[in-house]
Amino acid sequence: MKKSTLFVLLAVVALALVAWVGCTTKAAVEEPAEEITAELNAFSAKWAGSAHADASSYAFNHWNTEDPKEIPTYCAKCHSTTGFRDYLGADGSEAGKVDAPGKVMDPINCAACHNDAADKLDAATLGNGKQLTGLGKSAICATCHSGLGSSKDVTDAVKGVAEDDVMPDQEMMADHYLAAAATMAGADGGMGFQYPGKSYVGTFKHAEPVNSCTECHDPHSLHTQKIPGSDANLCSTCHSDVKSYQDYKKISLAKVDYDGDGTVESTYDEIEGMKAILVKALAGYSTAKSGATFGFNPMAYPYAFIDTNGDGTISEEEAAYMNQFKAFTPRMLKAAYNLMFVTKDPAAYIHNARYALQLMYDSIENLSEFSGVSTKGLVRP
Ligand code: HEC
Ligand code: HEC
Ligand code: HEC
Ligand code: HEC
Ligand code: HEC
Ligand SMILES: [Ca+2]
Ligand SMILES: [Ca+2]
Ligand SMILES: [Ca+2]
Repeated sequence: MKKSTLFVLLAVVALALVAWVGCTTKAAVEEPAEEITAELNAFSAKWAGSAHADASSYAFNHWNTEDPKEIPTYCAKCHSTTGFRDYLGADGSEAGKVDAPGKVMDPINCAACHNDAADKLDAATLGNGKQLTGLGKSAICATCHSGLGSSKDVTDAVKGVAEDDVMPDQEMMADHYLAAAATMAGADGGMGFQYPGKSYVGTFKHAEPVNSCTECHDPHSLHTQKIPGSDANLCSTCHSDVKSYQDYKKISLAKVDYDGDGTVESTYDEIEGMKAILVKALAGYSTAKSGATFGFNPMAYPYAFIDTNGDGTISEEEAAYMNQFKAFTPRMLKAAYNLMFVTKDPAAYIHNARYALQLMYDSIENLSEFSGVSTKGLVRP
């Protein structure tokens, strides 16, 4: 049993004993309990303020109106502690699969990550079935932040359809949300839609010690780690322009004008620039081939809408479910999948900037024959 599991178990036992007034002598439990309780309180406080602890989040309440009120087995792994423990086999059920529906309002608590099965975990499976190995403690994170569905589903959906034929009622496809492990793995995971004949970067080898989820993220607060023994942000060791989280988007190391707007901006801004060009390319292509103009609003489900007035933006009125864009051709479905892939990991610019840029560049290039948007001036990393 690992130290982490031991701590949690010891604390639970110790606290239970303390509460069990009269049946034990104070001296037997008080000393270890105090020490451990102090440490545990610190971890618990950090966790309590995190998104994982937020029982009111939509991610843990999406199924509340279902009858029965539970999370289907297919979704439970990442949206409940019961489902995650079931997946790990920590509840005594078969490991590697969810056997029972999960509970709603059951956020990611201590028992999800601290059990023997979680301690032993070293690999995670991505949404396309590919396994990432040798992940250490970050395997826990990668198991949920791995995507649901993949570009393989796109390939299957377009089988037998000519590249520029409209697929009736076809909705945009994506790999779900916050799939940071899929971004980080790049071509080693293959979760983006990778165009044949092109080569893609693999796992982002950043620098020591910022190569894994838990090296950068405090596993409890989820915020960026501090420099050990100091209160300074870990990133500031190497990126002198970073003082706090507001500054990540200013980091600029590559010094390349990827989006071809004539200025070398931060990695974040270059990616945002490339994204805007991809949206424009999809709009241009769809106007030529689909009979409707594609528009994108990353804040409003289902994100793809018809830009009815063709002004290049999706207004609140246009972002209506009934106005969903459903005139995808295979060529468009692939490019739109990549747009979603880089958008739904808002930290793609940190997790694997080059992979994100390559996918977008190739998507723009593939649409260019009909979109009126060329890759002239753009740089493929
Ligand atoms: C591989 C892990 C995984 C699986 C399986 C999974 N999800 Fe998610 N889901 C996530 C993560 C991570 C988020 C990010 C949470 C957020 O942004 O609120 C998320 C977010 C969501 C959200 C919130 C989106 C938002 O805009 O806030 C919904 C709704 C959702 N998932 C539905 C589902 C449904 C339905 C299923 C089953 C068909 C499912 N999920 C299966 C990992 C998963
Ligand atoms: C999302 C997963 C996750 C959740 C939820 C979580 N932990 Fe942790 N915890 C970790 C990981 C990973 C580590 C190891 C950190 C390291 O050593 O880099 C850790 C370390 C610890 C440690 C230190 C033990 C050691 O090995 O150094 C304690 C104590 C602890 N957690 C308690 C808790 C408590 C109490 C809760 C609930 C309030 C909690 N954790 C919730 C993932 C989690
Ligand atoms: C059992 C599934 C699960 C595991 C394990 C898990 N996460 Fe999450 N994570 C989620 C879900 C679901 C959300 C969205 C929660 C919400 O919307 O409140 C999320 C949110 C996040 C966020 C976004 C925080 C924010 O403020 O928006 C970060 C960062 C994160 N997780 C990192 C990690 C790290 C690092 C680990 C490993 C130590 C980890 N996660 C393990 C499911 C998981
Ligand atoms: C180089 C350090 C680093 C590594 C490695 C890293 N992250 Fe991140 N991640 C960050 C930073 C910094 C942010 C916040 C970015 C921001 O606020 O714009 C972030 C954001 C996130 C988010 C939230 C995105 C959002 O804005 O809602 C999730 C979820 C996440 N990371 C999960 C992971 C997981 C899982 C891994 C491992 C597969 C991982 N990260 C690896 C630094 C890292
Ligand atoms: C130990 C030094 C070190 C630390 C700590 C570090 N980085 Fe980096 N970072 C680098 C190096 C070196 C590169 C260039 C890597 C490359 O291009 O292959 C880089 C590149 C980047 C890039 C640009 C990627 C690109 O290809 O343009 C971003 C964004 C970034 N780091 C964010 C962060 C964040 C956020 C943190 C803190 C969580 C962080 N870094 C911590 C050394 C570090
Ligand atoms: Ca199981
Ligand atoms: Ca630029
Ligand atoms: Ca409009």
